[in-house]
Amino acid sequence: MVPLTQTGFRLLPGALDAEAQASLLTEVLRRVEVAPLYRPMTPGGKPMSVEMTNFGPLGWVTDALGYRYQPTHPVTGAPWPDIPAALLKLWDQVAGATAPPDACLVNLYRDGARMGLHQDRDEADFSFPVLSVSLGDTAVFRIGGVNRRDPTTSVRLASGDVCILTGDARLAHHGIDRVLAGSSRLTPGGGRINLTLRRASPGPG
Ligand code: MD6
Ligand code: FE
Repeated sequence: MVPLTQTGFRLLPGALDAEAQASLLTEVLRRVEVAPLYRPMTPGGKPMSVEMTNFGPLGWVTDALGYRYQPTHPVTGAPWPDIPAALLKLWDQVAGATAPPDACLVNLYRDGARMGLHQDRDEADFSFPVLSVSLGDTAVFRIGGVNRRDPTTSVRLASGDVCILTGDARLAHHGIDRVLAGSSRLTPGGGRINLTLRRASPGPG
């Protein structure tokens, strides 16, 4: 374990209380009915272990063509559902950004799903932060530096925790090593849902 050197990594433990978590989950599940979770393929042709969908004008997708943001669900062809109001409000309150988010990626972790070390760098303007909300089972989050080989440290993300990558941590490598199955009873069927809010398109002005 090494100390975090990025000052731009912010963890807000328990930012959402139990009631806020339950009501956000309801809003998420309602939208997942119309924008179903699907298993994306990496550009290299391997299925990811997480299931994904998106909310908002733009959604992050990966397939044989690469990584990108697009306005429609790759399976249904329909526009993504709107971003839940509670998430827009959270962004307003804690992100310190000058424009609202236009993309909310939804990741569902079940059955040993994990996410390899990556950078979030498909957005137009890295001066906007990325804000994530965790619901359900606790995850072991790993975060390092801008260089892939920089030392990393582990942080647990529990249900209701909010994590923000901004400033010198905006392009830090990070990933999910594992999810502690059964650590929460929030999600029906178990597992973990992570909601990541971004500004994908250039900000106004
Ligand atoms: C996850 N999170 O928590 C994956 N990205 O399941 C991310 O990839 C992430 O938590 C950017 C900012 C915060 C994050
Ligand atoms: Fe990420």
